Amino acid sequence: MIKRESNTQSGAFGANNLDFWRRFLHLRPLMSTVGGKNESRQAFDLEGYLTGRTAAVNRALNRWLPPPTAKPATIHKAMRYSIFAGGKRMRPALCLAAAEACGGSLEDALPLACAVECIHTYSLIHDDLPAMDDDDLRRGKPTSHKVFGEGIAILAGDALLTEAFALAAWFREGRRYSQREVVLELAGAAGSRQLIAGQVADLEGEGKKISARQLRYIHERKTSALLRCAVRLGGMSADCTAAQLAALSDFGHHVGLAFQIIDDILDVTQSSAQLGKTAGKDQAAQKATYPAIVGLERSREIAAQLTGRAFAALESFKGKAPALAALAEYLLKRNR
Ligand code: GRG
Repeated sequence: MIKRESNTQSGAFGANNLDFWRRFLHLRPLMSTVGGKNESRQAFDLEGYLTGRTAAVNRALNRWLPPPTAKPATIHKAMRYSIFAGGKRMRPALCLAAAEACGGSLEDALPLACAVECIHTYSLIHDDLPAMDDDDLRRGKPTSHKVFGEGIAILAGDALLTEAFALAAWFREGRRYSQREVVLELAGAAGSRQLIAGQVADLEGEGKKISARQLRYIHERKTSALLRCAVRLGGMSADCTAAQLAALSDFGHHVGLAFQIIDDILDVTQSSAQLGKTAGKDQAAQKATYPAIVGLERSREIAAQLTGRAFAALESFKGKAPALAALAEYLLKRNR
């Protein structure tokens, strides 16, 4: 069951996200430097868009996740601690923007946008565990295991992963996509051939010299698969055509790769305070990254090229995907 009473205690939830967007977008008005046909990006109010969509996602998560008072309270508090810790909500925003590009509704896309965010947050909780990246800071706060202990942190991740599939069960079938296809989409992206495969390759690559090709394999799975899944699910919620789904897949794939390269760049160029997570971890763990293999400047060029490919994938939407274009541009220029 995901329809639950709303929790009146969480008035402050999500405030971090909104403050972040306001700060970022006031400092850096959207400018079009990549990808050509960009009038719609210049005109698009990304700040307003993200403020509204982030608030909608936070309200939905607050309503659909078990309340913090539900027994056993510890696990529900831990789930909520991480999910409302102030993440950027990029995956749900991409999911909702994809739905809109295909003429869908917020209402139909929201359960899937929330499902992807639950999977993403679970992966961060587990990634931070001592057995994985062993990190103390996430989303500007102490990591789950630091606050709740390792056992509860593992279970909070497990519970969020499970909740994602309960949310996916709310998918309203249209003419083209069944619930089964939606569940398989989510399971495919989160499973041992994609998200977990990327994490395995990442763990096994630590301290080893790996090629750019192997690094791309990791990025495609660890990061790009879930972003691609987010936009595909948005399209599916809108009963998109096969051609639209293919364009969204292409877009999500390239945006996802660019996202991880920028993440690697930020790891070496920004502070922990700015990122809300420990900076410099990749180098300390001797992880292969694009900056380590090809240098910072070339990494920036590759991220810009990938973003250009993402813009190209949107051309078939003929200007009807301004939010997706603005998000791709933001993801390239972000500093957090
Ligand atoms: C199954 C035990 C077990 C662990 C799985 C799959 C996994 C652990 C970890 C995923 C690997 C991972 C953390 C990939 C990084 C993707 C990435 C760049 C995350 C940061 O995303 P942002 O910047 O974060 O969107 P916010 O906090 O803003 O949501």
